[in-house]
Amino acid sequence: MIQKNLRGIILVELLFPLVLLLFGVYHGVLQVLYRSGVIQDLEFAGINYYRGLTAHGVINAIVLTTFFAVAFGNAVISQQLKHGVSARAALAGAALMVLGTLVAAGPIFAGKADVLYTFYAPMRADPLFYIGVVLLVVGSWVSFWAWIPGYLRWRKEHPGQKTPLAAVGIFATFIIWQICTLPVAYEVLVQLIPWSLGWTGGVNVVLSRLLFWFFGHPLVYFWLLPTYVMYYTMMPRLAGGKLYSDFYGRLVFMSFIVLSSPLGLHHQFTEPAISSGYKALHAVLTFLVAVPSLVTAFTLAASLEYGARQNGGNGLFAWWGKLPHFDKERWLFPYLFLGLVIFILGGITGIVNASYSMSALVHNTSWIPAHFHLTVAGPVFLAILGMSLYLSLGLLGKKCAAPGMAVAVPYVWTLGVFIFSAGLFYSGLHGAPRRTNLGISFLDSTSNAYRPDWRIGEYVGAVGGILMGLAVLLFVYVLVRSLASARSAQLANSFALPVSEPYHDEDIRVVRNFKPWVVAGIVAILISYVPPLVQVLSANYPLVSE
Ligand code: HAS
Repeated sequence: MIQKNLRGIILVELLFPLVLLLFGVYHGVLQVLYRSGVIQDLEFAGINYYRGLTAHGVINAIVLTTFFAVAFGNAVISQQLKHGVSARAALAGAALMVLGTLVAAGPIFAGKADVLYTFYAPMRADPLFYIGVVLLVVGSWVSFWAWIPGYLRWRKEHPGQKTPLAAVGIFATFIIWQICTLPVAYEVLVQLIPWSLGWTGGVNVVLSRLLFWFFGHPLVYFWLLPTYVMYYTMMPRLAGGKLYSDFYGRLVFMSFIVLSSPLGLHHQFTEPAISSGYKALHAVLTFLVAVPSLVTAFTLAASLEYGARQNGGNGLFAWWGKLPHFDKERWLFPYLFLGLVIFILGGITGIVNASYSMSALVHNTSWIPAHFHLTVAGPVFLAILGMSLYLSLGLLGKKCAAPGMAVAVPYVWTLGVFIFSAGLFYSGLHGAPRRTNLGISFLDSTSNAYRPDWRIGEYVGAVGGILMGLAVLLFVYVLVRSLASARSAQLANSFALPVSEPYHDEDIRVVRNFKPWVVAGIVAILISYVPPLVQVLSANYPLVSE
């Protein structure tokens, strides 16, 4: 059971970003309209293109994901480690995160922070934007620290017992987050805030990019791992079966602690100050970080097969039909399953991006948003939607008021995201840039820069984007109707997250202790990042003031 004194905090952490998501998604739909030329203007309804794009990225990729990871972490740790969360610290963490978000929102909507969600220099924001981001991140740290005493107590009280897998996954998520946010905290506190206050004459842009991308790739595993917790510890149960291997679940979470960070240079293959040897090392390490996800693909496929066969499935492939794809009682299942299906393409295109030479072709084209909408807007976003609905209704003791519609949402989203990404992959391969208001430039038929060959991809992208917007509206309908339904105290008190039993319950020492994995991760970071850092610092690039 989830602690009573945490329920209100978790609800705020789930519902506050979902309200903001409406703005985030609205600006996403506007993006496809600008890019396809349906809107041919610098701005729409008083908000310009880059302001909208910044709001879209910051709300969807930073605010929603961070709040959700903390809310879900609170729920999992509280349930699995027997009330292991300090409610006071959780409240302080939540308050800091809400305050940080509101502080950062001011300059974004006032047009003083058009810096996009990748907010490194030389683009400069109002200091309040950076201060808001710091508060948000510190709030998430405080929430994480609130779990540590409870975890240590649980271990003392349960000597020799394996820590529940879901708690292992949540700790792995936040260990990665703790490590990767330190350099970006340095960037924001030492470089960006003093510079934006006018206290320093300029900023070392290459260093700023290096520090940002040190954070930028592990960030994606911070997004992904809560979803993996649901895949490993809840989805097999929803499918009517068991997790095929407990060991592989633990191995995957521990491997991410080592492999998530030492590879951020794959975002900087064109960075002049860094030698190609280190870029090649980061490319190889990027291929390596795909391995835990490939292990996940096999472990989950085996778990799903076991569940489907328990439900009467048979044959080589026919058993897929026995999974609860359209089961209104188990409406959470398609949010998880369809995320997996989307991730097959997200993963393959990630491996393309990691290739040193292929990256030169796709870097900064619309291929990149196509890739990341199949990852963060695929498995991650669907899991966030599904679990936010599941948790908020469970904690309030309410039932889903429109289960048929709840099942439809992930299907509409999946269709939308596939169409959207197909269009953007196509135009990206033809050279169409990302982050560009194409309607007033390359898709303006009166312009000398007109590129008619980019139209089809952007039109297709617009159809997908509109479908994605529709899916979110349907989700909001389900959420609001369900929240307005009758409450049962008995349901709320008996609510618990689903937990899958393991099919193979191996007990292997090496995956029972975080320490060696954290040490290996730090060593890998030192090897892969110290020399590039020295190269950047000794390159003596002039400081940039504007
Ligand atoms: Fe990425 C750029 C490489 C994963 C997000 N990535 C981005 C950006 C974002 C992002 C946001 O190497 C853009 C940043 C920006 O604004 O500039 N990415 C990878 C690689 C992986 C990867 C190798 N990315 C992610 C995840 C993300 C994410 C996860 C968010 C959550 N990415 C890159 C690179 C760039 C990049 C370069 C920079 C490009 C450039 O030039 O700018 C890997 O982790 C992917 C491994 C995944 C797999 C898939 C496993 C499949 C599974 C599903 C199994 C299905 C089942 C169901 C069982 C190998 C687990 C079966 C059902 C049936 C019906 C068959």
